[in-house]
Amino acid sequence: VEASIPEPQRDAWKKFQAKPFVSKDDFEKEVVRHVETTLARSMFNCDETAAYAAASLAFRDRLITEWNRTQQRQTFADTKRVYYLSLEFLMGRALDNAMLNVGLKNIAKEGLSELGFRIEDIINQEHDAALGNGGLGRLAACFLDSMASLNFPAWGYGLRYKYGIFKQEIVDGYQVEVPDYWLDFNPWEFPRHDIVVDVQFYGGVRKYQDEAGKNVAVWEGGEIVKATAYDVPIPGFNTPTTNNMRLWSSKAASGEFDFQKFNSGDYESSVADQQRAETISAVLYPNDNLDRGKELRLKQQYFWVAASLYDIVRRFKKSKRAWSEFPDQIAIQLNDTHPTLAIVELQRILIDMEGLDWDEAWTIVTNTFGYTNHTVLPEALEKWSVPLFQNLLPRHLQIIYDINMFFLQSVERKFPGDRDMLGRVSIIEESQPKMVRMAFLAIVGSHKVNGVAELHSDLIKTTIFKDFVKIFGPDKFTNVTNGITPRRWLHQANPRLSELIASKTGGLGFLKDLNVLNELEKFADDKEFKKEWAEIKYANKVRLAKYIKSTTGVTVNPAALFDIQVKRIHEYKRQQLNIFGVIHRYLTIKAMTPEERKKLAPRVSIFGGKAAPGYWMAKTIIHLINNVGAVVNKDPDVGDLLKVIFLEDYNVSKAEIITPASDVSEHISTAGTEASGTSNMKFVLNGGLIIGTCDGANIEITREIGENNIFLFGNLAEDVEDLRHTHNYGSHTLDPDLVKVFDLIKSNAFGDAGAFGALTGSIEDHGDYYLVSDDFHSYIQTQTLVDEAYKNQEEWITKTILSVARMGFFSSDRCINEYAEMIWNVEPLPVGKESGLGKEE
Ligand code: CBF
Repeated sequence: VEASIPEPQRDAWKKFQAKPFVSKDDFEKEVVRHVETTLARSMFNCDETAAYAAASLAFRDRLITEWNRTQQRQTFADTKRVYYLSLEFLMGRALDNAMLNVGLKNIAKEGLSELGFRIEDIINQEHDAALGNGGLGRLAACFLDSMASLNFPAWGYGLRYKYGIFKQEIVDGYQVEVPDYWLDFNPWEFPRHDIVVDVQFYGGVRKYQDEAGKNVAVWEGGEIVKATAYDVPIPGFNTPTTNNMRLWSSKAASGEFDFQKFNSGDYESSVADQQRAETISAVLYPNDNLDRGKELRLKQQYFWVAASLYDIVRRFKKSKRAWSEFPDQIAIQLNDTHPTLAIVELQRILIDMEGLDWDEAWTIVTNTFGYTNHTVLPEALEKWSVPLFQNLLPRHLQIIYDINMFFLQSVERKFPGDRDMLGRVSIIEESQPKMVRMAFLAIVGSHKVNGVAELHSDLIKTTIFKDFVKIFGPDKFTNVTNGITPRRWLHQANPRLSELIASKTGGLGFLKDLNVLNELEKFADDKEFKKEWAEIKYANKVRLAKYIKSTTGVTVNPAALFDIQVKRIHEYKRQQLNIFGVIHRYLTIKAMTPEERKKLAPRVSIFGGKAAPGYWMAKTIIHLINNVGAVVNKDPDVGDLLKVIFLEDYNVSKAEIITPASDVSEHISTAGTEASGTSNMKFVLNGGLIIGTCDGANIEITREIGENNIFLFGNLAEDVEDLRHTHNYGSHTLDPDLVKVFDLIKSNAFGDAGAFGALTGSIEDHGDYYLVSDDFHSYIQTQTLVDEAYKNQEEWITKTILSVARMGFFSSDRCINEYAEMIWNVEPLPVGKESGLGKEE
């Protein structure tokens, strides 16, 4: 239906067009209006929650005005758009980010103060949008920020989970999961009840030949679930460009419950359809780097992909262009294999619904998609059982078989007679049951495949995807090293540091061109500058110390070295290596004379992160950390020399407090297992040093900042396989210091040793897959170097300044420009004149 206002009435519209506020008074007016009308409250019952709601609504109005203009501009320009498909968007809080990106935080601060509130308290009211597990989801959030900031016409597509990642509570040292119902009040989303897509599941396929002799396949029967769009505006920094993140929510097709069943007393089954449909978008799967192969997860994937593609194709069809132009207008990036079904769905739309030939359709499909691989861990590579697929998505399975057949025929032509090769690269694994290998499907259906750091991109080419390099040639595979948005991870998380940098580099330009940080090199030995730099770090540590006190009750000394490891708990990330190191330090302190103790730099070892609810070993590691803390923190021999803290419920907003407060942070994965890591970048950007292995982006960070400014240790990726082989088939003697640590654990020093038997046993008796013992000595030695280096504060500060100065490469803006050039072939859409937004601070 044409809903456009007729020409004669448009002047009235223009006259009364919504105008975003720009002054403090207008902002206050908006806040009061929202309190008194939208929220139906008054100055007599306006608490901080209401003030947060009203301030957010005021900013939301602003964003949506710019959002509308951006969408109109992009539609009129009719240039190529990017669609970023991600099952996870770990956005964190929106208000602070919106205020900073539109450059009106000072106005809001003053305005709120005049209305009786402190801006920090208001910001703290917001519930994190935690629609992700860890690095992959947070990367997607950084990319949205960069795409908007760089004026790329780009949308994110995801799922609107009712429950984000669970909240973690620590009870008696154990992780307990609590649901995170974050939608109670979410002012940042716009339900689009007019944008609803029918998504089909189950049913069967009828095939026949039409009058022209063409084979036709009709997918019929089964059930329909409705996908409703919810839009979230994504403001760029210092630009009016406001992009869109569209999240889909599921509902039963009928929309109503069965009255007959209800009346006859069968209450439960009267709402069963709704409940079953709503379950699809109900919960985020809480596994990071782990595939569980559950049917509901496959349902989520198809639901989201089908709705998104319907939307994308609908928009394209409005332009009335030829289908062959689809890839000139649209680039779709697959964030990991989760959206791989999009490849099959687009092929299905083109051949079954739009009547294109297979080859013509397949050319369009492969030119449209790009696939990012985020892991080489075998347990994380998605596979779906063929019978499950057959039942849920019968037509898609047929298409996958056809894709595979044509692909294998081409392989056969290239490598005649190489049957092993055919078996290795087949999209269908000939197991019992047969499995669909999603990564292979993603490679075959995309024109580019990228890894997320140099080492990782090399590894995928030489290990898991080695055959595909032979088949498609090396050019199909590329690297885009990850990055982070400096807006959130410096400007928002560390405002004082951002201000200091601005004062020395001529303003906030560095937030748009992070290479400007280079200018800080000349201050690396500047006494005054170093003093200010150190004061800021100290203030950030004081802030974290207060937070630790308020949440754990433990007092930590802000002058101690803060050593932080916050990330998902996983054996490959080796929090166990860290805690064993802490126990070793504890033993060392206990054995020291009082004189020796005086020479030791006090340390606070801080951990944080969630374990997947079914990942027992990871939960055991959390338990051990907490139990070690309980003993060490009250040992009078130790005092301030060592404190061990586990921060509950690590999330994005907590990361904003934790990251600026590190002296060192730990990125100590077994070499070759962490694809990139991104918190390593955040910590260095905030003036902390790293202790790390030669893994993921640590390697490039070292190259950029210089090896004098990082503490590297451990075996290299190229040696890992041989070491594992030796463990299993040769001799495996444990490091003697690690044996002492295990002896202490076994003496029940940290509670019943039986609770930790599986953990120590995995290293002693089960092959030490993650090389904890092999790297232990080097880790302990390197930690001693950290202690020594920290004593020389002058040099330490210089190292941190030089490191920050050299971090320009790790901006997610650089990544997005690389994706745009190498993969998407898309240009930014100039905004005319920069808006003047963001100029304030
Ligand atoms: O590329 C972003 C991040 O993705 C992961 O978190 C993932 O889920 N596969 C990797 O583990 C990280 O190394 C990587 O930085």
